[in-house]
Formats: sequence, C-alpha cells, structure tokens
Amino acid sequence: KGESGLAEVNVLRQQVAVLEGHLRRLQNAFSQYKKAVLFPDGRSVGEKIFKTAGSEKTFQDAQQICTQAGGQLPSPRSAAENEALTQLATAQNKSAFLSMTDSRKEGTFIYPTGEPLVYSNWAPQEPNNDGGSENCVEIFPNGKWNDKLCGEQRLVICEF
Ligand code: 291
Ligand code: CA
Repeated sequence: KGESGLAEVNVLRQQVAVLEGHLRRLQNAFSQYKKAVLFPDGRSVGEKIFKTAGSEKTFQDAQQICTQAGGQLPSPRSAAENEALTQLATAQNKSAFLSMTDSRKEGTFIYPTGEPLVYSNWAPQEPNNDGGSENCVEIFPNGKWNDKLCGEQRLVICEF
C-alpha cells in the first residue's frame, strides 16, 4: 500500500498542477475580457453589469432590447448600483429608463418580479404622477429619479 499510495498521490499532484495552470490562464483571459467588454460604456458593480446601448427608446422598446440581449432594464438596489448607472447617464448626458413601474397600482413602484422597491433616489417632489399617467422611472444624469411617461424616449441601459 505504501509505494502505490505514494505513486497515486504524485499523479494527483501532477493533475492539480495542470489544473492550476488552466485556472491561471482562464483568470487572466477573463480579466482581460472584462476590461474590454466594459470599455467605454459598461460598469461592473458587485455581481451586476450595466451597459448602455447608446440609443434612446420608449420603455416598451427599451425593455424588449434588454431582454432580447439576455438582460433586463436596470433595477438599482443600492447607492453603489445607482452610482454606476449615474456614471453611464452622465457620460451620455442623457436620462435613462429604469425597470420599475407603478402601472399595477398607482404610487407603488415595483420591480419586474413584482417586489416593491428596496432602494430609491427620487428627486425632490417626485414621484408626482404629473398629468396623471407617469408610470415609468427615469434616472437623470445627476442620479436622481423622476416618474415619467413610459412613451417618452430615454437612453437604453441594460442590466446583466
Ligand atoms: C416636471 C415635473 C416632473 C414631470 C415633468 C414632466 C415633463 O419636470 O412635474 O415630475 O415628470 O415635469 O411632466 O414632461 C415633458 N414632456 O417635458 C419638468 C422638468 C423638466
Ligand atoms: Ca414626475
């Protein structure tokens, strides 16, 4: 058992060394890939990635663009996530649609999952449902939120 056990351990050591090489190369390639894919219109925050399409669309079209791409409209759930979106809106000097609406129940904004907001950054006096039909949310280049008509055209940012 002594010698064959040692031989098996050495085979395993060699296999681990090979896998460590694979892992190091994958980590380097992934680090390079992340930098390339985020430049210049993407932001990584925690496990989320936000990226702007550059175009301006209605809420419905923006939603379709994001889901088509395998993502969704942005749901900032913290100040850090909101700051990442603010950087993208600032860079384009455009307001962007967020995912949340109060179409189901006026005054209660929910995520696409139906969950109520866990974080908000409304501008002063907002949301005001101006004109009686502002059911979508835009984020201004300064990071503050305003409820807005879903039919307006706003910058498309997707969350992945
Ligand atoms: C006022 C505020 C906002 C409201 C906005 C829109 C403007 O901000 O009452 O809460 O969402 O008007 O009604 O709509 C258009 N089409 O301009 C004005 C600031 C620009
Ligand atoms: Ca408003």
